[in-house]
Parts: sequence; structure tokens; C-alpha cells
Amino acid sequence: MSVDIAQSSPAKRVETGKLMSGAEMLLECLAREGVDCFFGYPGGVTIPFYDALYDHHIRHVLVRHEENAVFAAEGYARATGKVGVCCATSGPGATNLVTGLVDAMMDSIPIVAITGQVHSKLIGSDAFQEADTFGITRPATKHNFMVKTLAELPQIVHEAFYIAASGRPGPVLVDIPKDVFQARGHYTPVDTIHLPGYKVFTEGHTGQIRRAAQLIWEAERPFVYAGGGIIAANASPELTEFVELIDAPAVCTLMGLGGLSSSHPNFVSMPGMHGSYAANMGMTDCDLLIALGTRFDDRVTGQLATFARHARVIHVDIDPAEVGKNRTPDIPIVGDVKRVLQKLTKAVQELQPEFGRKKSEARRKWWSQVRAWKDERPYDRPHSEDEIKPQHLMDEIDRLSGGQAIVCSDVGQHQMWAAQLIRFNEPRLWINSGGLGSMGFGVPSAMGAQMARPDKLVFAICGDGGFQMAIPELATIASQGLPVKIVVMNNGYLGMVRQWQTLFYNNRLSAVTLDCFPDAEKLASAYGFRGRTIEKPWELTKALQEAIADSGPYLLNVKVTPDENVYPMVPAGGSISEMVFGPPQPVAV
Ligand SMILES: Cc1ncc(C[n+]2csc(CCOP(=O)(O)OP(=O)(O)O)c2C)c(N)n1
Repeated sequence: MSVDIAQSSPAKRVETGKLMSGAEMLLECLAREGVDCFFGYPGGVTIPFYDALYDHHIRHVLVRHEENAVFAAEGYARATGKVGVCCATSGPGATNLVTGLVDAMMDSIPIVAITGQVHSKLIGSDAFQEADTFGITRPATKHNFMVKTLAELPQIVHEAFYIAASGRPGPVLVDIPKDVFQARGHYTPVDTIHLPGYKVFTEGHTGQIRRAAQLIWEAERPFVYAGGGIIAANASPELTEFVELIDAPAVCTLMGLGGLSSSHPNFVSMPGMHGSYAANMGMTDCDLLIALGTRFDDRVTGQLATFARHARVIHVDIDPAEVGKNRTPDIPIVGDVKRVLQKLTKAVQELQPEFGRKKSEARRKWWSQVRAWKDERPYDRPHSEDEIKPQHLMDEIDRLSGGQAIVCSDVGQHQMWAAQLIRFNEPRLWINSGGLGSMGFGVPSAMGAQMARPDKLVFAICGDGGFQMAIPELATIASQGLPVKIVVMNNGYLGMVRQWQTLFYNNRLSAVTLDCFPDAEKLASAYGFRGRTIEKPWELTKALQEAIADSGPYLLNVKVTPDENVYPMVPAGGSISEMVFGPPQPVAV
């Protein structure tokens, strides 16, 4: 693949051939890539880089743990679509990045991670803070580079950005030895990228697209299954137009929420393990499943053998490895879902005179069935006079944000309730660790999102477990003055694990009780901002309004019913049509 990057680079900042250090060259490359801020933590081998940064305009955010540098970069990338950048020193700094890199890999998030490495002469000698970062991060990244000489540094950095953002996005790591940062040489801007082994198929096969259009007209019960690829490809307008044209019911996966507005009349909800009855029944009974930028994840499909078994499948994805990985499609289309949807919409329109209206009676029946499922079993919204129900908390956040706030979630029960009950009327509002499910993600990703979108109301919704993994970042939030609203849904448990132990392990609660949660007011005030604990339903609205109205960060600790379970639930390995809607009833003897 060859591309001209001179066009897209901001105006040249330095004259060609200027003498500079490797550290300065790296900063020059970052500036040319349009990086305005990045997240990192320095150490011995990156001191030359941080020294060059001292005089540079790019903003650096000092996180309190390297894992959170990746999560923050992910928050930045997920909120904007731009490449997120993070940086760590050699050895423990680099190994601390690994969870975040895998997280970005699983969710296809464009990240460039810069790591320092020991002096080239010491590599392989078990030098102080030497780790095989290249080897360790190989399976954790889309691609990784080890820079050996100053001459190759600029080319590698630009290639890293290109690979991270193009095709199926993902994390790319660049490992730079200390002597490369220190070396001096003449800088020549990079104008082209030539990667012969790297191919991205964007357009989709014309014949397959035409066949897909035909299937769409022939179908009596079409169903759209939209994933995170819609967000990554900025294909939300194309998805909306397509769904309206074919007038099919549509679901967005946990990664795709906001791809079709939650308020759109064709939006059914989220499918899968904690998806809605209507979404899962629609997937089960449809005769045509149109899968767009999605990977048939086990949390969506449940038992594969029974998943959408009556359906023919059209699968559009930019990554050929995803097509047919879990379900063999009838029409595979490898391409950028934005481009393919544009073409598919056109192809469907062209066939309209031939096929239009033929199936209208069947389609009417299908819609009334889907609506009946929606009415029959909407999501549970229990209310109590005495306790705050988790669902009540999410409903209030939804009401006060009106589908417009950025919501960064941690992992667990609160994540599922937030995904079920909060509306996302645009893409890039819902930010969560979908594939890896990394606890500790909520707070740092909210930092990154708020850095990227200072104009937006940003929530970090966490459980009391995940929040405690991220407490060090309260210092970053305070020092950067980021007005993130941290809402802890505090049930006193590692709730999602407790739920499984309750339902499937005879309620033998093992290592899931979280006692000693800190006083939220004191904790927040120790960092110089406001916080509060509430536990009564009548306090909820006012407390949330107060947090939102506060001009700074806010920590709201909401004590909720401890033993509430997330429903519906598809037991692991079950068919998605076999949802459970409550605890097993005691059997009479
Ligand atoms: C880093 C990490 N460790 C362990 C887990 C396994 N895990 C998934 S959900 C969960 C419980 C989360 O508890 P909490 O943060 O209190 O949220 P809740 O489920 O109560 O909403 C655990 C331990 C994980 N996802 N990530």
C-alpha cells in the first residue's frame, strides 16, 4: 500500500534538513500527525524525550499509572475518531501498558504507544529496566516497531499512525532505545508511506453488493445488526439512511450504540447476553440478518448453532479475517462499511422499481411482531421508595443528559444497565471496554474523552470495584481541572461476579464483598473537588443535578440495592432466545 501523507500533514514546521535530536524528531512527527495532546509517564530512558517536550507546544497529561495512559488515549480516540497517543518508559512502564493495548486491540481503537527502550548496546544484557517490549506486545498490538537507527525514526512513526488508523483500526507500538532519542541528525519530512504487504480493501465487491441488494428486497423479515465498525468508520449517517430506506428493525451492539440513534423509530435496542427480548427474538426469527461492522461476538450470538438459524446472512466488514470466522455468511462483503453502505443503498434504490411493494404485507407483519416483542417485555425498571435501584440511577442519568452526554463506563452490572437504559443519540457518546471488559477503564477513559471534548458533559459510570482500581487518576483529573462527573453505582459487591455466584453457584458468595469503601466527600475533597454519598431515592435527582451544575470534577457515590441482578440474561452458552428474566423460582415439593 502506498499513500501520500504530505497532503494530510499540517503545514511544515521546520525546514528540511534541520539538525535535531531523535526526541525532537519524534515530537515533530507527532505534531505533523496533528497530535495536540497525549498521555504518559516518564522514566530513565525517556528523559531525553521529556526534556525535548519541555519546550514543545504539544500538551502532555501526566497520568498516575501507565495502564491509564492507554485507557485515556482510548477515551480520546473513541470520543473523536482521531489516533490516541500514549507513552511509557522501558521495562515496568512498558509492561504496564499491556492491558490497555489488548483492550484497544479487542475494540479496534486507533492508538500509537511510544515506549522507551534501554540503550541499543545494552539490549539483550538484562540491563536495568530492560524488558522485551517488542516480544511482549506483539500479540497485543495490530503492529509494533523497534526503532534501530535515528534515520528510520520519522518513517516508522508516520507508518505507525497510518497503520493504527487505516483499515481495521488498532494499537501500534513504537519502541525507541534511549540512544535513538539522544542521537542528532538532519530531519527530512516523510511524504509517502509504502507498505507493500499491507492491503486495505475499502470498496466492497460490486457483484456481491448487487446480490445483497436483491436479498434485501426478497427478505420478508430483515434485521440489521450494527456493530462498533459503524462508529469506527463514521458510518452513522449511511446506516441511518440505509435503515430508513429498507425500513428494517435495527440493533446496535454494545460497541455500536449510538451508531443508529437510540431515539430512532427503527432502533430496537442492544442484542446479546443482556440485550432486550425484542432484539434477541428479532435476531432469532429474522430471515435476513444484515451484519454491518460487527464480529458475531459470543456475548451477542450465544450458542452459535442456534443463532439466527432461519436467516441468510450478509456480512460487511473491513477485516477479511472476521468474515466467516464465527458464522459463514451467504454474502460476504469485505470493505469499509461506510463505502459499502453508500453503494448498497444505491443498489437497493436501483432495484426498487422491480421489487418495491411485493413484500409489503410480510414486512408489515414483521414490524408488528417486533413491536409486540418490545411491548411484551421491555427492560425492567423497578422503583423503590426506600432504596435507589440501579435502573433508577441510569434512568435519571438518561433523563438529565437527554441522549447527548458522553458516558464512559467501567465493567460490570452498571455497564450493562447503562447500555440498556441510557440513550445515545449520536455516535461516540458511549465509551466502554467491550471486548476485553477491563475493570478500571471508566475513569481514565473519561479523562481522555473530556480532554478531547471540553464542550461535552462527560460521565464516568463505575462500580465500587472498578472505581477503586482507578482512584490514582483522581489526582490527574484534579490537576488537569477536568470536570468529569464520576458516578459510582455502589452495591457493596463485585456485582457482576456476585450475580453469577447467586444464579449459577448456589449463592455461595466467594470473594465478592467490597467493604471499606472510602468516604466520597472526604476522598474528593482530599483532591480538592466535591463529592457526596447518597442512598435514598428522593436524593437522586437533586444530587445528579448538583454534580452536573458544578464547574469542576465531582464524585457522586450512589448506594444502590445491593443484590439486584441484570436481566434479561442469556446463561453462558445458551441460545439467545432462551433468556432468563428473573431468579429461578423455588420448586414446590
Ligand atoms: C481487570 C479485571 N479484573 C476482573 C474482572 C472480572 N469482573 C468482571 S465484572 C466484575 C465485577 C465488577 O464489580 P464492580 O466494579 O463493583 O461493578 P458492578 O458489577 O457491581 O456494577 C469483575 C470482578 C474484570 N472484568 N476486569
